[in-house]
Amino acid sequence: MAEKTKSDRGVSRRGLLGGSAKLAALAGLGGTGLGVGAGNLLRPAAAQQQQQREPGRSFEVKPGQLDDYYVFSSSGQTGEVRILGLPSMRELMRIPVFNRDSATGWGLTNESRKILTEGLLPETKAFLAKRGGVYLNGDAHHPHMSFTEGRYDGRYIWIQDKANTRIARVRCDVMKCDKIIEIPNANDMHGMRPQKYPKTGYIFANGEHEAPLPNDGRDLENIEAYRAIFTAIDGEAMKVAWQVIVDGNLDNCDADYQGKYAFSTCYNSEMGMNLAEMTAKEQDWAVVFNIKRIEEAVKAGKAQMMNGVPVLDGRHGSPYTVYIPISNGPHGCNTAPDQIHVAINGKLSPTVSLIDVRKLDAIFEGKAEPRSAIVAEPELGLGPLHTAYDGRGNAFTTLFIDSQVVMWNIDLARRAFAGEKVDPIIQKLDVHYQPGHNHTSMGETLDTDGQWLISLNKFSKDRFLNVGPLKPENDQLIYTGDGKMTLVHDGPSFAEPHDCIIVRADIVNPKDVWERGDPMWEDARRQAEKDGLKLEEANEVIRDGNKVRVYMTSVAPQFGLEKFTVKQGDEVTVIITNLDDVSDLTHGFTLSNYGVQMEIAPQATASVTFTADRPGVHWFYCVWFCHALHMEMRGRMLVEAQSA
Ligand code: CUK
Ligand code: CUA
Repeated sequence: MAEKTKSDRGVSRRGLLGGSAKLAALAGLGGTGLGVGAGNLLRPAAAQQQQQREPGRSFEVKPGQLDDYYVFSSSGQTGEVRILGLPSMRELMRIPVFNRDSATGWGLTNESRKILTEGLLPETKAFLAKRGGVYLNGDAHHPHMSFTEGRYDGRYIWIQDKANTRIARVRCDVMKCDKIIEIPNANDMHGMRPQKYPKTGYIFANGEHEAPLPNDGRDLENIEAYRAIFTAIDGEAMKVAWQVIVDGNLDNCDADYQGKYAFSTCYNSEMGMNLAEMTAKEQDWAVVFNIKRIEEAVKAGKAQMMNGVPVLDGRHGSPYTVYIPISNGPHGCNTAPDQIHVAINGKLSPTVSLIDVRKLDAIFEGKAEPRSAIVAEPELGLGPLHTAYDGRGNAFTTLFIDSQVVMWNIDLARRAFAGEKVDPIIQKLDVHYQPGHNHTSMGETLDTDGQWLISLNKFSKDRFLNVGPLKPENDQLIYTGDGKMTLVHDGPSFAEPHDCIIVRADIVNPKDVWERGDPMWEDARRQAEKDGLKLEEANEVIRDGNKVRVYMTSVAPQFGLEKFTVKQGDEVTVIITNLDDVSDLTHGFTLSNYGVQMEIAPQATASVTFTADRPGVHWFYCVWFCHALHMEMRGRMLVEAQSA
């Protein structure tokens, strides 16, 4: 049961993918050759009984043992956030955000629909009015945690929606989304990173696609007037703080460790509308945003108000931005934990360009050329997309076309750029296949620990049992704690994690049960008060014209009401408060043949509103297997037929 190493699969795959001969020659480098996975699986039974997880490169987490890290992963076009444990790579939870979810009722419950709708622009609300009121899709690429002074602080995760131009926030105390806002003026939020210093602070987000401003149908083919926009959102208030108009299309972004600058990769300097036009020039940019200057200009009233947001013009020649020339089509943008370097990943160029943030002040003061910020530009291989760091001076860059991760040294790259005859490349490791983002443990923080690297691969092809034409992605775990890369685990995942973060377990401390005063169901609490009731005690039906509010509690294995009666055509709101306060004792409420289902976690309240337009007997039942008498946890909704 030998593990396949790069050397016994490299050649044919590379042939298929059309890699260069030069890189094929490198295929012998860095193969694992250690049989790591097999070795762990074959450990004798006695060793299997140890309770302590062995440190080091074993990815095995034995039954009953806990993982060392949380992985917060995006899910791309699925629109949710996923939580995995690392190193086991077990999927622990899914947090619905931009998607609809059957189990939790996300998109059905009043609480989730409020979050999904309250932050939408008025014109979007009008647009969705005929479409069920909420978007049904999202495209979530970049999940990132809140920072305090360059370190994760465990408060929130933010994630963007490229498909419908939104930014969402997840509360890490309950692991639920609590706010979603739509960003005006900009289009298709793509790159997104929180401010690292002094704290988050701002969420920086790139509106990728350019469009007319305002985009109201007047100016369809006046391409000169199309604009792309960079946005800073106040992550606490979940409100847009300011926006900056740029040249080109913004792709990915990151922030520095000083609180002075934010960075975006920027392609299509041509402002082309098709592939040929967009790739005509040899050069694009990295855009640097001067946060202090932007804040001062906004304060001084120099911004134009557009849709209630101050917007500055940050195109070429403005004091707010610097455009650093980069070869055509850069993609990833990653700040190193050395607090100095920012990698701009070449994508169409085999290079990564390293910005030294200490060079930026002089450029903004007009004392140096933009290119003087580039202090290294190693040629790494084909299709560099994203870079991660080990905190020991080394970087890991994904090579999409080569299907490899390349480990290289920042200092050697700088020396080579300065003319020394040194090779910054330390190792190339095959990954399977076509990697996009990669991420190291704690790698975007000052606590980068150099232990683990995840490569999020877009293709899995032959790595798993065939499940039909749609294949999973492959999230591969690589051990880096001994100064080299060793592939230890293949993790299939559903479409399509673009990015993830790896957070030390002690930083994340979610609650076991909800607190009764939680703002999540504030509306239900207020309504109960108006109805003269307390959610914790109410098992009542309140009729208010043709609106009916059904309050009930749940305690395993019973709902507080065994039946309730409404009239055909009534607007019914069912409000359930779970009085169980035992860890893990979640109930569900499913109303048969009404398309209604929701989660009620311990001590939570959840509610759902529907029109009772189907007469007859409709059973409601608990959908989480909560008790030996779970099947008996049910009741009836009796809908009296109204003669027409
Ligand atoms: S992007 Cu997907 S591989 Cu949206 Cu961060 Cu680079
Ligand atoms: Cu309550 Cu099953």
